[in-house]
Amino acid sequence: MDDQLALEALRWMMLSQVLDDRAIKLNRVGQLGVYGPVLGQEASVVGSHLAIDPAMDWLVPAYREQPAMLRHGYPLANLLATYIGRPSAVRIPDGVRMLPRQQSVGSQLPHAVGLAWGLRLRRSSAVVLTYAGEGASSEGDFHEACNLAGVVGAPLAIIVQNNGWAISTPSARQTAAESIAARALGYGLAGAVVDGNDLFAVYAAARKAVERARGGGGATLIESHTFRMGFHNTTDNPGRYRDPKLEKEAAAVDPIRRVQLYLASGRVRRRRPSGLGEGGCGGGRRCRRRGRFFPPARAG
Ligand SMILES: Cc1ncc(C[n+]2csc(CCOP(=O)(O)OP(=O)(O)O)c2C)c(N)n1
Ligand SMILES: [Mg+2]
Repeated sequence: MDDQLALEALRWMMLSQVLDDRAIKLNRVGQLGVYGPVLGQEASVVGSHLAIDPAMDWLVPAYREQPAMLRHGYPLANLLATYIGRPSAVRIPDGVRMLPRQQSVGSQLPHAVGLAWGLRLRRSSAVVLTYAGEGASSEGDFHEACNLAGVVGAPLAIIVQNNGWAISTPSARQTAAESIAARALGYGLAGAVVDGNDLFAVYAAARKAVERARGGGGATLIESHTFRMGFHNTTDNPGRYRDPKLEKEAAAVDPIRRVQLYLASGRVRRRRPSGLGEGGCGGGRRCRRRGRFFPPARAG
């Protein structure tokens, strides 16, 4: 990943944090329904999504991949409207190659495989990127999806975001195996475990998976080790089941801070990157008001 892409990634990651913050506040004043933050998982989501091209590839999200949905071209207004139960917002706009956010744990996975299989049958070079939590890996849908993906050689990358928790259930209770990615062998998939708080590592693993899928090599199961820094969603209180010490430890490897430190280390020349903040926006108040602070979404 070159520095310009790292900067773009950082902007998406920071946008994610701003969105989390605003959505939680709106929920607290009764203006938004239940919201599950991305907090702590920004590198895992953004790093993997940067590996696909929204103009041709498909995104099949779960419910904790907001920056991926936005980068894929799903309008912010639609995304927010889905949290207030506005059915019209759930309809994905034409040209945005994305399935709706899936709240039913693991049920997006068979859809993702079917979609990828269909693309392959049509001899398309598009690939599918899908996400699931480590909790979802204990669902039957996960097994069925991975098995079928192997059998049909689906052009697919499955990102299992192992964020340590499935609401109050720690990841140690999901499997007795050393890793979830180790299952790839049994399904005939490629498998990888990656530090999900390392933007560059996630991107490299996802790119490899996408290239493999595009080249006809089939699906990859990537286990991205990260940490859910916040609550499961706005109805949850992790203080009741999780030692705050764990949050402190995770804060030391905050994925956004890591990228900021890298970019501030002097490797990026002090010039405005091309293609970001269209029209010479430096991110000031006026630019933000005009909605030009963040990279433009790239719908197909
Ligand atoms: C089929 C199904 N079972 C149970 C639930 C309730 N539920 C919502 S989220 C969740 C935990 C999922 O954990 P994980 O897959 O690790 O994803 P994370 O929330 O950590 O991103 C559960 C049990 C649900 N939404 N759907
Ligand atoms: Mg989880």
